[in-house]
Amino acid sequence: YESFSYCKEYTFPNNFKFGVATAAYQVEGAWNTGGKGENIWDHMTHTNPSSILDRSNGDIACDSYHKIKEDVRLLKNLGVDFYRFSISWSRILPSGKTDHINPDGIRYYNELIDELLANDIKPFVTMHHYDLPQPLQEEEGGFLNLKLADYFEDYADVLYKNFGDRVRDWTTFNQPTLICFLGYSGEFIAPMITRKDGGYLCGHTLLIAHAKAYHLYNKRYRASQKGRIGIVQNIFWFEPRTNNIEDLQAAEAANEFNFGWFANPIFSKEGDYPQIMKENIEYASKQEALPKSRLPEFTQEEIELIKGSADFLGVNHYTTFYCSPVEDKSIEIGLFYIPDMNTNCIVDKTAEGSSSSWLKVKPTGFRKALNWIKQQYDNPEVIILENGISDAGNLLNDCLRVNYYNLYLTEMLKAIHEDGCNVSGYAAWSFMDNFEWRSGYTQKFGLYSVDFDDPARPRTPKMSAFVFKNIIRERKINWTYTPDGFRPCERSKIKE
Ligand code: PNW
Repeated sequence: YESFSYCKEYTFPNNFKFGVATAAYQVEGAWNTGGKGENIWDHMTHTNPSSILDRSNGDIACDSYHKIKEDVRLLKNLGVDFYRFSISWSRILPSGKTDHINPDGIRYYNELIDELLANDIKPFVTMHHYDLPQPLQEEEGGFLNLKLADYFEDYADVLYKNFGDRVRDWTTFNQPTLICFLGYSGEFIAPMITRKDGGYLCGHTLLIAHAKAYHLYNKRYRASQKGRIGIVQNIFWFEPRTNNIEDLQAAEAANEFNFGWFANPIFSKEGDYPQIMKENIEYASKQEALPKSRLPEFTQEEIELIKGSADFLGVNHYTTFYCSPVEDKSIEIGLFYIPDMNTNCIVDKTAEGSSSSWLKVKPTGFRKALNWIKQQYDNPEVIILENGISDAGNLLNDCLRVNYYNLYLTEMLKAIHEDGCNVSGYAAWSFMDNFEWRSGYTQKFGLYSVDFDDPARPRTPKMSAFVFKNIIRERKINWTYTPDGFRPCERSKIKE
């Protein structure tokens, strides 16, 4: 009976960890300070400003590069256990390669890490979050080139060597599906290459790069540094549009093409790409009279190298899409349409929205996604590393976000307590408003508002910051909590 779990109040397990997340290019600024090299986002925003909705860029962004003390004070105040941030590859290695290690880059991240630890906050580091060094793109073809796996391994080595004595939580790539599908097969993010095989070539490189970084850690660092290495995968939940078998198959295909693409090779027992990807892409490639499948093949040795190459699964989740076969002409083509999966997935336009067209409030999809992961990969340890919602403007009484967090965290608690999903931590996206890629500064995901018109980039806590702080403190969802100075929120009508 529905209202049973509606009323039930779950608490967060004792060892459950909370954090907030950002990424280097979205917050740091200081794009050419202290010897940092150019990356693909610097390059794209400078050479093609109209690629960004408001023609902005991350030159200054939140200026976090200059605000270590101030930002860590805010994190301390929130009461988080960890801070998820990413390291800018070009700040450490300006050319992308180890010919020159930039001392100012090492200094900057050392200071950030030390300030976090001095405040009892664990650094949770992403090695790569979309901002590839431009020379690796221009001179080497970026992730289309398998050699990038070796350059990434060298970069990871520099990171372990310099920061691994204090950083215990590492993830290699943020959202490989999006790096590859949106960056090398679609025109959504830098480097905006559109090659039909681009996404798959990129994916192949990233999987090998990830595995190399993992094994390097095992070989040289694990014994002394005692950390753990994961990868961060975005899981949109793909739901069938109806209960027809065709739609059920379409949704399953979408989950495999988007999540299984990277999770199956690493987390499944048999390894390698999902069967449905291998079959569909091979078939489509034959139809196009290509000599071989657009999806590259792993050798048995590579399959073994990649299989099991993670200590935990980092998961980002935002929303749910509804899928049906492409042949259903009554439905417009949605954003998450990959031709080879023969599936078209669209948002529920009637659902409560955000300022991002792809992001609707669909909390129950979160629980279903966590259950799908549990069932597909034998209940691996999952850490949620992004979850959140955007609005526009500088709204401080951000009830949309407060409701979103309350609803989504409630579903996550049910997945933990009722379904036995092995979720051990959760980071909100984002710590503060920041540069939202192609959308510039028009979509705000922050718990803190940032005034981008003021050179000092002052941060102001939104209502959601106080609510999140209270969740961490009380270790449960408190629907009636209203921080001082804010108007109470009308509780969302969406079923929890
Ligand atoms: C995440 N889409 O990615 C990223 O990891 C963050 O850097 C980003 O700020 C956050 O989501 C909010 O968008 C996404 O086009 C990128 O559907 C693109 C999409 C979704 C998520």
